[in-house]
Amino acid sequence: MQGHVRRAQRQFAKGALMPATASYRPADIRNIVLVGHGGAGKTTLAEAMLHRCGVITRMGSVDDANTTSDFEPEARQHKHSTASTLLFATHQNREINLIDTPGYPDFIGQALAALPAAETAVIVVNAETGIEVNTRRLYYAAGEMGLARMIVINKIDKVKDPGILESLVSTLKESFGPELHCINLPKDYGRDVVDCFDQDHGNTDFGDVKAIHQEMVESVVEMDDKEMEKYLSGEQIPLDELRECFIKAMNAGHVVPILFAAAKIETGVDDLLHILVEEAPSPANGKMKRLFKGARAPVHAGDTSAASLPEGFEPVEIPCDEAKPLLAHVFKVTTDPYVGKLAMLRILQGKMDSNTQFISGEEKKAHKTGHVLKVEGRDHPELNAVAYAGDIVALAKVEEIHVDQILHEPGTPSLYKPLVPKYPTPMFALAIEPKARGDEVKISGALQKLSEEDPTFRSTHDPQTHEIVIHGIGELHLRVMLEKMKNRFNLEVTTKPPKIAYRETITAKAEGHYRHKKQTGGAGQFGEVYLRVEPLDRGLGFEFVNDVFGGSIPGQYIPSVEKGVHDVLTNGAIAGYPVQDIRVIVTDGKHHPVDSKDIAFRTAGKFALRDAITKARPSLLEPIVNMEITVPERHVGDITGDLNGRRGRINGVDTLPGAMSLIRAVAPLAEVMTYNNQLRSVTSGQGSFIMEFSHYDVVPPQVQAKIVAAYKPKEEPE
Ligand SMILES: Nc1nc2c(ncn2[C@@H]2O[C@H](COP(=O)(O)OP(=O)(O)OP(=O)(O)O)[C@@H](O)[C@H]2O)c(=O)[nH]1
Ligand SMILES: [Mg+2]
Repeated sequence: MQGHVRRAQRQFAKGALMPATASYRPADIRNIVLVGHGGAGKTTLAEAMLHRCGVITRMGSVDDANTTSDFEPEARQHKHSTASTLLFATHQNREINLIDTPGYPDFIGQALAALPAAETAVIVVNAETGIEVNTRRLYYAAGEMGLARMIVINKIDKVKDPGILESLVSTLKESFGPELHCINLPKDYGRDVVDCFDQDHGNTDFGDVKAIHQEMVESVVEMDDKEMEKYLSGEQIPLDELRECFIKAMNAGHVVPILFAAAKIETGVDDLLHILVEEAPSPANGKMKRLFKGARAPVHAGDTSAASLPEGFEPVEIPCDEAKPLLAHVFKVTTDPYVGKLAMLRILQGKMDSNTQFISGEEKKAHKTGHVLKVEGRDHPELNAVAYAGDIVALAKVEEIHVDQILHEPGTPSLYKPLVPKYPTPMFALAIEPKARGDEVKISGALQKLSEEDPTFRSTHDPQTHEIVIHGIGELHLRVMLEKMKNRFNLEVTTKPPKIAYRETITAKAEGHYRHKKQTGGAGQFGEVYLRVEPLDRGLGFEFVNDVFGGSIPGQYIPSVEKGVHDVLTNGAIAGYPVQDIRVIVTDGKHHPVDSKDIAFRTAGKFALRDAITKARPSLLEPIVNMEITVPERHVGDITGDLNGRRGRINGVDTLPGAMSLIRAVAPLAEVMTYNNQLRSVTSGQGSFIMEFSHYDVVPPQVQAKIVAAYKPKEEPE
């Protein structure tokens, strides 16, 4: 219990935090990520856990905007989490590293990005609302990343009828499978819980402890023949052996325990902490983390089967061995106005202290850690001790460290890239403009920092309109990112309605020609290009073929022609959008011994291609999105009718437990850009949806005609 006292003292000395001095070995660390839908109570649960562990002397609340984890100004203002936050505590002499993540679908990137750091995902379900979009999504994403999973049904104090909790358990089992087993049960109407793992008796609000204990033991012993034999011969299985088996079963996804809690009144929190330290995997006995040898970029979960991995990529399991050379995964970076860039690492192998030298990713230069930090919400106490494999720590002021790099020791090659979750493609875009003149450079710097913090946030520069465009998951996501830009960097922007990222393509073969000839005073410019264009299959992009014979265009000018071609590919030929799925074959041309220049052939290449494209039955492509919409059954007709009116196509309707339906549809992004509002009005706020980029498809002719008519090219042919 010494650990508790120490942490409490740290808290009392707020402002001048005492360093964390204890090291924990791999077997004594638990890395837990809290995930689930928005408002399920993750932040409150994290706060309750910190309180029970003695880290804080009083529990803060989300509504009073004073929790340890929702410390960022945006989270406080919105009264829900807007980024993942790191916390740590000790319980029964084990260290618990907790990552609290935001649950609203707009912030899914933050929640997903935290998964690689942990062994166990605790999926928090709101007892009142049951399974929601992000419950399902993060349950599967955690499984795909190989994490052990646990479900906590929270807010049981708000459910007066125990029958509702009992039916939620059935719904969860129906939805996620028979691997789900209760490991405790509620008692005294949400004021207490009864453990069903360590014991097989007790009074509960529903369910029989003995039967549930028995059911769980039976499914756990299936993991081990020896234990199975013992069990079948009627022998009592000692608790520690049962625990070992249980952890194996959790690692294999064979068992997913369900627990009950009411975080706000701290019901079930001690039991959860006990289960985490006793029955959840540590980095030492959890599933080994995988890295990819030979990969040039992080590998996304789901793309890891031997067949889909590019040749030469080799998955390698990294044992959590503190004696081996250092390997650490940078899973998150933030920019703090006071400490600068903060990189959060999961040490996979080896150890580090303040003198450790490391190289980040493929950089050449070695750095010294200087200070190894732990992270407790906004605070970063220094760890004046060795951090061992399995731990989660942070390094400050290291501009060279980037997200998803693997840190390694100097002298060891940079072989590895991490396994990361599959992130949705950001489909919501806004054009932004600085409020103050001259802020452009600062804004692009700030946007770059913010993009590194969030895998689903990007900014691009539209070459046609010279606008900065930001891309994210939804309106709320982008609003919060702009708030961050204001709060942290004091930069304000105005926004314009989102632009759709149309593409141009061709549907027929055609030929094009342009002769560029300019005589201004002295030396002139001359270049002439003949070329051909052919459509390529959707998604194949671009191919450039030099089919010039006999030096009609000398070899040295071919790259200039190609540059001209690229000018059109970027800026479009008919409506100002990038051109794709096209083969350009340069066939002939003419040059002049004196007047031919790079710029002349670039111009000729550009206008020859424009000429060809306009003759090749050009067509506009628009982004199509996959949608999954969850609504109460009674709204299915309204939703499908509305989508049909928006050029959408319904692919199927599944019945979900709890009188809910899941509608799978595809629709043009242009029609569902603000689906949030549409869904809210049709279902009075009871529906939720996710939307992901699927593919590009041809825009109907009447829509294309409007877009082309609205396009005013900036430069006219010379
Ligand atoms: N009655 C009751 N209220 C709770 C409980 N847990 C959380 N709440 C309340 O539910 C609301 C949402 O709680 P949060 O802890 O912010 O939920 P969250 O899962 O962190 O939400 P996001 O950050 O948006 O994902 C707050 O008003 C909490 O006070 C609980 O066990 N019982
Ligand atoms: Mg939260």
